[in-house]
Amino acid sequence: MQRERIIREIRTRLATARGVTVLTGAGISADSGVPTFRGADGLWRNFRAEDLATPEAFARDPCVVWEWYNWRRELIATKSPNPAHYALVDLEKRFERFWLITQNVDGLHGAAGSQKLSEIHGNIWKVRCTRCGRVDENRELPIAIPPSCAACGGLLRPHIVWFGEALATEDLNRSYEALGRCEVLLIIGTSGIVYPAASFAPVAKAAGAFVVEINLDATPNTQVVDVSLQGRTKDVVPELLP
Ligand code: BJW
Ligand code: ZN
Repeated sequence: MQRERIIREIRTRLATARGVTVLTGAGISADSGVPTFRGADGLWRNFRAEDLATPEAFARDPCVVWEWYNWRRELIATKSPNPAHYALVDLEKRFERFWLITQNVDGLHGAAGSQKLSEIHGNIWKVRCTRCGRVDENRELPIAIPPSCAACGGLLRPHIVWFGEALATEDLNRSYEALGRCEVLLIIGTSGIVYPAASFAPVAKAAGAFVVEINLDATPNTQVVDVSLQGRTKDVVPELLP
């Protein structure tokens, strides 16, 4: 289908939908200058995931892991939401049922004003105590290493879901409910490689949703979705909302 026809089709679907769900990944924040994970300039080109983003890595050397998070927090602190983040805030207001599922930990959807939001991989601006489980917002730059819990003195860790860790049950339940009840699912800027989010497209499709992918490149989701739009999120997402 021609690009103009695809955009018309998506606009028509959005105009008649009562429920819309959106899944975002690092590509939406790439247009704000936040590095993605995979690809030519991705974080995993210079850092090994298993050395930094696993519970085993943190158990081995929490200070090394915290230094990496301090570097990322300092970088993300200089970034702001872009037109794609703001377009999703606008979208949230238009539908009876709307849910935004993001894999991003940068907090930019919240900063833009999104409220109906699950941050399924956590948030880089939150810390969790490894002893008592308390979760707090923490925006210190840099965070004192190793950071300790104000309540019990235990070691704090980033409130982020690392490889091999389970996602929060509440986030998963809300996500599956939103995927099962939407007429349109937009999948924006994710490589579609990391589970369970990698399985969200087929879940929504099986429940009857019209599934749209927006990405610079083809991904494993491209085979599953109804239509695929190649381009930068900051240009394409606002285009869908006349
Ligand atoms: C643009 C653009 C622009 C760029 N415009 N587009 C089933 C099968 C196989 C493996 C597994 C499985 N189930 C679980 C696993 C293991 C694992 C997994 O999926 N591994 C795969 C790599 C194979 N999953 C897990 O471990 C998950 N846990 C789990 O399933 O637990 C089960 C369990 C149950 C009970 C008990 C215990 C366990 C947890 C996954 C957590 C992922 N965490 C990370 C890390 C964080 C570190 C941090 O951020 O601090 O989250 S990994 C990393 O990848 C990060 C991201 O959220 C995630 C997804 O990446 P994303 O967003 O897709 O980014 P990229 O870089 O990959 O892609 C960017 C895309 O944007 C590209 O396509 C570009 O083209 C595009 N793009 N610029 C438009 N301007
Ligand atoms: Zn504690």
